[in-house]
Amino acid sequence: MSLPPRVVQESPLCAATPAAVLAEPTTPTDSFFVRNHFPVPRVDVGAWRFAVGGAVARPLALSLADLRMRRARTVTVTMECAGNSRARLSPPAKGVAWNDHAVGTATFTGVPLADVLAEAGPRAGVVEVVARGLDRGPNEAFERSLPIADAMHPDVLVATEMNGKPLEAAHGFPARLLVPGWYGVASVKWLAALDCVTEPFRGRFQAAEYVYRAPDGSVEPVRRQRLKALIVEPRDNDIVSRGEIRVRGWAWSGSSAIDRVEISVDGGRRWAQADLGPADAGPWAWRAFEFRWRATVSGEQTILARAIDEDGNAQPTAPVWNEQGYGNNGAVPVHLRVV
Ligand SMILES: Nc1nc2c(c(=O)[nH]1)N[C@H]1C(S)=C(S)[C@@H](COP(=O)(O)O)O[C@H]1N2
Ligand SMILES: [Mo]
Repeated sequence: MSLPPRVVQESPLCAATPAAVLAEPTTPTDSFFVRNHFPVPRVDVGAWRFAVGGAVARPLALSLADLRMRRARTVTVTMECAGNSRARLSPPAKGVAWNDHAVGTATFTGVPLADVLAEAGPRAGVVEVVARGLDRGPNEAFERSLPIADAMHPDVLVATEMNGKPLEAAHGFPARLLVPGWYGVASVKWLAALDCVTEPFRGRFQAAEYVYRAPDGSVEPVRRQRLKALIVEPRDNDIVSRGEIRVRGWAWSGSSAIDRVEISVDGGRRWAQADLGPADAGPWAWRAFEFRWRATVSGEQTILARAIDEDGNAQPTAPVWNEQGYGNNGAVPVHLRVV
């Protein structure tokens, strides 16, 4: 199915994956949500180089052809924006009013960042890498750092392909960082440079935005995607007939494997276990769940799903509020009229 993403903000473009497309295990590229902070940069790919520098022994400047020559790896990744489900928060949190569909799953292909870093040779004392995008506003470019230990994970890529094709302009052509399991903000698009640094980076998108701000004023950057389940069938506000109703969706987490998903058909009072689909798309892809619900009573009903991970953490059923509305993994209700 090919439907354009649903525009939430015109400029810079923010657009959510269409509900109908979320029923599919992988999200087609032209339907995949888009989250831009600045206009899409124009890139002259012939002149473009990915510069690896800072505190390294051997600075690099890699062309797209240089990247394509290197050993490639492909991973299937569920990417969610940290602001996903912000529109559910009350009182409202400032920021783009995403519904629950700033999420998608795609395969990404590229060079492991660890290989590039090994070539460049980070010096002793490097604590983070700072990825710099080509897009910029009046005061700054889009820049975000990653601790060096996380940057060395073999599944972190300098990705040049999405779903088997060169990256589209909206998704970071010619190359983006791809940090599986982390909220989308870590996966810096339109890469210009990667700098190894010996002091923690304090840029706008690291220290002022994409942070959890505690009531005492302390801030912590958003990192891994929180445990979450999303029902994709039936859809919110559907009218369904009494009898057996198939409830299905996806569950994911950036920190631990999904152990089980539970469904409530009475607004969260009682929970029953759903069946989990195979984990064959790998540890970074959402996992299918399915539940057969025998609906016997007519009227308005609310169904919920919550995921539980292998460490025993359960997804909260209530929304999770913070000042900028990040990481809301409260259970997403689906309202139905049973007739
Ligand atoms: N250079 C750059 N990289 C970026 C962004 C951006 O605005 N500029 N947005 C980030 C955020 S917040 C998210 S959620 C993801 C979204 O990736 P997508 O637009 O390919 O879905 O890109 C991240 N990388
Ligand atoms: Mo995001």
